Amino acid sequence: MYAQMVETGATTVKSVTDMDEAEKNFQARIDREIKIEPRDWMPDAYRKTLIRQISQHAHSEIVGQLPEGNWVTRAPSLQRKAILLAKIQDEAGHGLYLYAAAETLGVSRDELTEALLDGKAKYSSIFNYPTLSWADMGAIGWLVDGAAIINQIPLCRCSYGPYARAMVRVCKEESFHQRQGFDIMMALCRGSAAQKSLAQDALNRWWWPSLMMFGPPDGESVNSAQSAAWRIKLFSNDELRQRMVDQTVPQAEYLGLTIPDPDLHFDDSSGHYVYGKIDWEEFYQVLKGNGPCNRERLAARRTAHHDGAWFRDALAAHAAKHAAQPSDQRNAAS
Ligand code: FAQ
Repeated sequence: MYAQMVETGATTVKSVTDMDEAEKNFQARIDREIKIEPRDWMPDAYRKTLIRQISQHAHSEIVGQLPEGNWVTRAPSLQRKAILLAKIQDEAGHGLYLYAAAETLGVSRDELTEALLDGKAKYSSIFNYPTLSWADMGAIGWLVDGAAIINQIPLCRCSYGPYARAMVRVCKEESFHQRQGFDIMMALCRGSAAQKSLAQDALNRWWWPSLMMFGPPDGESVNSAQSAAWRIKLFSNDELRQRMVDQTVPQAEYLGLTIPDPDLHFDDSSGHYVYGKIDWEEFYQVLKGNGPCNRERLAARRTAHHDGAWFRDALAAHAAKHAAQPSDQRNAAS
């Protein structure tokens, strides 16, 4: 089973008749759109679902730095390099806000990191694909950050206060990321034939994995029903995926690029683009650890964690030394 490596007990929706008094009051608060805060009572499964989702989200931001990090030293100009570096640093910041939001639920950052490094916690499937050319920096910003915004704007209104508030700033930064990606694509598409073909090749490789980012089809999304009842999810996986297609196809047309989907067409009656079949077997293989870069990504995170041990130890020793000092000495030293 590809899902539920982190057991939350939230794959079936509890009916009101099965709820005790505390659960009924909790659900009534959610239904009135009152935010849940860390010290409020909450069902254990709500807490675990949030820890699962927020930590997966945090891990995605951290692992998500790796594909773009691959191009920092090969950016085509000083300006492009500075922009890419700033974007990657933003992703690190998002990871930190998200780990902090997860910590408000009573889990430690060390536990979350361990779950990632042990392969128990997931991160987004998209970051298991390789970045083969500079155009991939454009495609990631345009499509991957574009998908992230579509998914995360509704999260600004989700029921858990710390997660919703963290998302506000994250979304503002993701908007800059999306625009810088589109800007790279525009430059390539206005350039030579060779540059434009790099952009087309990047779109060909990132299009389908970007659509997979929204998760399995609604019928196979085990967590959706309960997460929707708890207002963690305000839209379904398929609804957000459709929004991505509707938003992106005209952008591709503007760039003069072709979406790699022969079945793609606009449907007048629904007012939406109809897209072809997604290869869900590929998605499930990536989730099982068999994507093109799964092993490489986890190995890079494990190495980074190992290499950073001396620094964490030094910080802990420094903090312990200061905590042991009487407060007047501490003030004099600082
Ligand atoms: N990859 O029942 P559902 C970014 C798993 S941030 C891997 O539908 P749910 C910024 C899912 O966990 C990108 N696993 O699950 C950036 C579950 O397994 P579990 C990350 C996936 O949670 C840009 C199982 O499949 N964003 O890109 C994926 O209700 C550029 C069944 O699925 C977030 O995390 C997937 N794509 O809905 C950074 C946003 N999809 O846990 C650097 C917050 C599903 O039961 C560079 N997360 N699975 O073992 C969410 O909105 C939700 O968690 C969904 C999945 C919509 C992703």
